[in-house]
Amino acid sequence: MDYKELGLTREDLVEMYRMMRLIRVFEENAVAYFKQGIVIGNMHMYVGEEAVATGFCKLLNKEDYIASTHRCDGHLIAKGADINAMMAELMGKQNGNCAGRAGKMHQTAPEVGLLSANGIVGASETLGTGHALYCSMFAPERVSVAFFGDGGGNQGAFHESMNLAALWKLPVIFVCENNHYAISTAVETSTAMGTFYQRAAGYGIPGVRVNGNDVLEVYAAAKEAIDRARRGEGPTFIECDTYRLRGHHEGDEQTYRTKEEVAEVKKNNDCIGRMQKLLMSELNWTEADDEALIKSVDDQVAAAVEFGIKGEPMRVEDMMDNLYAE
Ligand SMILES: Cc1ncc(C[n+]2csc(CCOP(=O)(O)OP(=O)(O)O)c2C)c(N)n1
Ligand SMILES: [Mg+2]
Repeated sequence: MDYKELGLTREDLVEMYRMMRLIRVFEENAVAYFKQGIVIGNMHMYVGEEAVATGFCKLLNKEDYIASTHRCDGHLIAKGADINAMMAELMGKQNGNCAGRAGKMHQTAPEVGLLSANGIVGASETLGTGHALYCSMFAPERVSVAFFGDGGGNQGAFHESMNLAALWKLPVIFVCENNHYAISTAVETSTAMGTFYQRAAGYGIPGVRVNGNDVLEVYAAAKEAIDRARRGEGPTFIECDTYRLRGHHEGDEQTYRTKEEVAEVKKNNDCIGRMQKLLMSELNWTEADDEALIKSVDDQVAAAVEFGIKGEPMRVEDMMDNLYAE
């Protein structure tokens, strides 16, 4: 994929490379502090899938909506959420983005268009369709992107959402992050035809499948779909073929796949490695540039960790604050 044909510059590529690293390092730190009991709750990491969130969110404005899942860190960070407040949230602190009440899976960041991540598999398609209905009625300059997994793509809500969105020509992009597993269930054992993208034909909308670990491929497909939605021509379905490099959740023993399978993706099809290779081979990116970028990302995440650690823990006596009903 020729980045110049996509209208991208070297600076854009470096920005996307940095974003993928930022998501990864943020999550690696979250896992490290989870193991020490400082980060709390259920941990579903996005490691390996960073190119999807990065490729899409590069094209979105803060006002555009995203709908996310239990694996939400990458979407939030790529959309521009405050990583200090995110890390504090993971630690259950009052300076977290939800004052420590949401934890990892239910974070909200309305200032960047994420009304609430959630753990209901299949819900993000419906929420993304709802956001798009709002856009079409009240904010026609905005679009909505719904991220969901392969498991989410096999829920009935997927079909209901695609049908209504196609019928009403809503400005929504359905993004299936096919990471090959829904917990321990491999796509081959759960999915007729083996892939998802062709289902778009049933609703008369464009459907494509891209290498979800190649941020430029993701970006190219995202651009076409987002432009189409902004022109008022309706939804697109994009299947991103990606891979989760960690377990379903932290603590998952991963007996359903081999270590070799994971190692192979890490070695030959990791989104960060791919972009690093491209920058070095074609864009005069040096070892020194790389080291400087890595250090700046590490420093940014270290500051987020410090922000979280310094925060006050959520207090049990405040738990009933901010409720709408008694
Ligand atoms: C409606 C519903 N059914 C079952 C679950 C239990 N569950 C949590 S995550 C998950 C698998 C999700 O797989 P996928 O959509 O592929 O997302 P991934 O975890 O791979 O990102 C399941 C079945 C749930 N949270 N919600
Ligand atoms: Mg999955």
